[in-house]
Amino acid sequence: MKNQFKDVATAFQCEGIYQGEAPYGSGHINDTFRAVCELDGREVHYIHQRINHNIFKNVPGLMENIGQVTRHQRKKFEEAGAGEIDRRVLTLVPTKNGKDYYVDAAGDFWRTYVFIEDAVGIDVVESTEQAYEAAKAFGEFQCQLADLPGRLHETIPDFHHTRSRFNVLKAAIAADIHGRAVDVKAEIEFAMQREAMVDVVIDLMASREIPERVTHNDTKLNNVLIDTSTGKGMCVIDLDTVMPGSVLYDFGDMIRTTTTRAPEDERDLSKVEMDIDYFEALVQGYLETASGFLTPKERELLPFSGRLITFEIGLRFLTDYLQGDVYFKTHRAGQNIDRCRKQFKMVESMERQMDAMLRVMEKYK
Ligand code: ADP
Ligand code: GN1
Ligand code: MG
Repeated sequence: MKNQFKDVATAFQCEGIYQGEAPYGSGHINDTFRAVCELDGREVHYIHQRINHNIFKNVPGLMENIGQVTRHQRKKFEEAGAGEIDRRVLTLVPTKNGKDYYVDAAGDFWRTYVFIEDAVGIDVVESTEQAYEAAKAFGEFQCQLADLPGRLHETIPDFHHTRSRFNVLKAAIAADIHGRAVDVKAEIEFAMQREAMVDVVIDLMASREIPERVTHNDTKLNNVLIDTSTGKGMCVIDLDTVMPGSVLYDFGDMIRTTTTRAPEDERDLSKVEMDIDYFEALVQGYLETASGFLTPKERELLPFSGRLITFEIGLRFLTDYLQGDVYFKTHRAGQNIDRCRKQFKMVESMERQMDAMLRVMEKYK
């Protein structure tokens, strides 16, 4: 691995001499490493990522998206006269052949970013300020991409097609290849009882009552880097799923991940509740950057989006558990079913607090 990694690291136009690398971050999909290079006696850092090409079938298309998106963001920051632009948008490092990605001897795809110093992805929200900052950053990201020309590649077709996700779960239950369905009867029932929810947004998009926009589609809290000294939201990362979608997918995933102090796989469900103060901080931050383009219908459905996307991700964790943990990285047995249970508890908590969420929305009319 050591020498192989050196081949990867030195395929890119990094500054300085490559010293070594270590796994970095806590993403569920790609393999991420932070590499150290030495340049004139100081350290320069890079992020190298092995892109999961079992999941992303068209890596060249995906990288084309990321190139286009990051150039567009950079232009927007420049036009706005923003400071510290290199810390606010991802910078791809080209290979020595001038490409945005490298294919190694095993056929794996790699890309490299300039490492953004003094900023971190937070796995579990610590304060309402973080919720506010994250939502503001994701709203600004959507705003910047509103006039992106052309249509991006769909890097995962039907990614937020909740009906498809539901149908895949049903097929996994019917197949039950690991005999696990018997252990998760309550979760299956919870899912089946909520089938009606899965069509709401896709139907509104099909009838164009909700517009298609360029959205991030994976707006969990740790996909925005927070400045370690100021606490400000600095840079939206993890651009693999930036593609046509609905703002409701993005706001929904912010609610899922940023309104509870419990980790994604929390087993003590008594600790799992949607916290209305965090929800309010999200609404405040998001509307600061997104209110200019949201339609009344999108605005109306912001609270519902949390329930929908949390349910959808819960369906996906349940499906993966039944299929033998083949999609999301797991670090212990049962982690996917714990993740599912936590999501479903959040759905219930949001169902109970829907009136309170609507009252928050009234305040920001
Ligand atoms: P995944 O798709 O597996 O979630 P990410 O692209 O989100 O991968 O990267 C994983 C982690 O690596 C992030 O949560 C973040 O902590 C870190 N990271 C990614 N890109 C950068 C960067 N350019 N600078 C600093 N940290 C980064
Ligand atoms: C994955 O890559 P990462 O860890 O940021 C997943 C998301 C899920 C999330 C659940 C491409 O996101 O859709 O919401 O895990 N990404 C992909 O934590 O499937
Ligand atoms: Mg990520």
